[in-house]
Amino acid sequence: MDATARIAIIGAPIEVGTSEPGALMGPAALRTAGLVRTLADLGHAVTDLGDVVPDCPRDARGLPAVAAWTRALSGRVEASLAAGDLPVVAGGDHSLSLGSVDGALRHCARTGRTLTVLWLDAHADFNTPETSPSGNMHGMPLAALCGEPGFDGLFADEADRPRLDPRQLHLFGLRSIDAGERALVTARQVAVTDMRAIDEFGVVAPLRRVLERVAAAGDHLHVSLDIDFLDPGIAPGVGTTVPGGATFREAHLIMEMLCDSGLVRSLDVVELNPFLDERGRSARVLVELVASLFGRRILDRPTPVIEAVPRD
Ligand code: NNH
Ligand code: MN
Ligand code: MN
Ligand code: MN
Repeated sequence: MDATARIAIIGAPIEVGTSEPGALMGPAALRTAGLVRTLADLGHAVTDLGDVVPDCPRDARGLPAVAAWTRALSGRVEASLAAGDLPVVAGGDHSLSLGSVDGALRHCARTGRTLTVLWLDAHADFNTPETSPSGNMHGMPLAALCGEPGFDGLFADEADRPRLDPRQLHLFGLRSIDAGERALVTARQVAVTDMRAIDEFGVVAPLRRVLERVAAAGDHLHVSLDIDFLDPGIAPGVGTTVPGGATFREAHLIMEMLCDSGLVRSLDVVELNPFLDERGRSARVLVELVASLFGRRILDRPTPVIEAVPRD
């Protein structure tokens, strides 16, 4: 991460993608927990662009509402990348990544780069309307971005839009996957570091391999941090708790490694549900992690290099 980045905070109070109300308060809780101030105190030039207002009725539901959010967010993210800013999209449920990743894809298409997406999440979010057991859009954004069928009308100019290459996607922290999406994730050759792999190898070796690949290819790295990647014991403010998540230390180390890599060009922080939180704990943990991603460190030295890491 540059010592001083230009960061644009974009609030996305969206909850139409989930059946659990409360995620629309996420951006406000992240601001209350000090998101903007913390990044500014680290020396970055931070602009809070406020909350995106989608072009649809306030009570709109379903695909039309998600489409309106997707288009509004995509435009916002693409514009801030074009202006040389690093967008941080504060959610809101994970359907917001339809917009943020679409915006990053369009920016990459214009600048001749390839997009790699690192998805830190308990879930694969690769369902289609056909495979989804819940019908909730927050479990489907990656399938839609990768061009799976069943999402007509979601993106602007669908026929020509740049798609996410599933082999440029890395799921990290996976521990809950539905039968239909498991088949799709395998068929599309999505890279996965599941919790079993993290238990066996830790986070360092698998993440270093992702970062080396991104650095060698010169890709734009988009990170999507779903709060349920974390163990619910440290981040209870979420609608879909799955036991056995990342510890604070693991998540913190990931953020430090991402920072040291200097490769992150856009970020989502999603699925915080302040209505289910305990005295702001989860919002605070997320702000701590974002601070580490943007350069807060204990000593003024990067993560030590360990040569003895397992290889394929
Ligand atoms: N896989 C489930 C579904 O599609 C749960 C998805 N929920 C999430 N994803 N929170 O991150 O409904
Ligand atoms: Mn998710
Ligand atoms: Mn999740
Ligand atoms: Mn590195």
